[in-house]
Amino acid sequence: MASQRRGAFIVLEGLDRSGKSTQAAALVSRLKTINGENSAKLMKFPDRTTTIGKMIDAYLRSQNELDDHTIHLLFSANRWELVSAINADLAAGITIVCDRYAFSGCAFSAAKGLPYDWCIAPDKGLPEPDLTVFLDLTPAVAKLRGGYGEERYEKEELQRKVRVLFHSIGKQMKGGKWQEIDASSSIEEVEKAIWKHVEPFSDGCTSSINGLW
Ligand code: T5A
Ligand code: NA
Repeated sequence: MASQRRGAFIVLEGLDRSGKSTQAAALVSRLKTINGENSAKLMKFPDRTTTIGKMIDAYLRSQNELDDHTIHLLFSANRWELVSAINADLAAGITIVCDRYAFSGCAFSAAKGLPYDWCIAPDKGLPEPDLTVFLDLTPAVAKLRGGYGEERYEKEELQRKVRVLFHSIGKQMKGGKWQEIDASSSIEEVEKAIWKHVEPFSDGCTSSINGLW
């Protein structure tokens, strides 16, 4: 009997403007072309459509002020409110491509000065991605891209700290589950580099999902 396959849980991470949304959309359509319309789904964090997501959106657009701890917990709660949907999709054989996840949560809040151990605690136990591809870009290059500087965290000095934190998070991820690629080349080149890592997961996984971290 063939073993039960589930969908793969793939995350794209990176600094602001590194091309995550562009690449996540391209990846989902590539997977759908290979495996069919219902085989893959795009997710994004923050999901600004939920009640918690609307508070996060207002904060990012500087329309409200929140204590650093409070906004950190809201970002985490925004992930927890979608866990049952993630698990149901994966079990149904749907591969999820997720634009940012808990790694952003930890990197941004720690860059603002919150203790690292405190930052990772609320996300403990979330579904662990099978693969996270980190789109690496210097903040100086990111700054030259469209729309930069409109939201709260799009400041070069903070982004430099975030990048250092992402690199150190990546070093702690074992078993090839974290892959870094150079996101400064053309959209097509970045797409190719991402696919190299995603292709082995393109027909799903058989292992069970672990919890972070
Ligand atoms: N955050 C997030 C936290 O603090 N804690 C958390 O837990 C989470 C989940 C919003 C902020 O929230 C923080 C991190 C963020 O500061 P967001 O909603 O993901 O997060 O932010 P967005 O503004 O939607 O997305 P980004 O700014 O991160 O942009 P992307 O998705 O990386 O980039 P994309 O694809 O939109 O492209 C940006 C521009 O660059 C061009 C595109 O055409 C576009 O104009 N571009 C390229 N140009 C040249 N070469 C390439 N290879 C290019 N690829 C794309
Ligand atoms: Na985006």
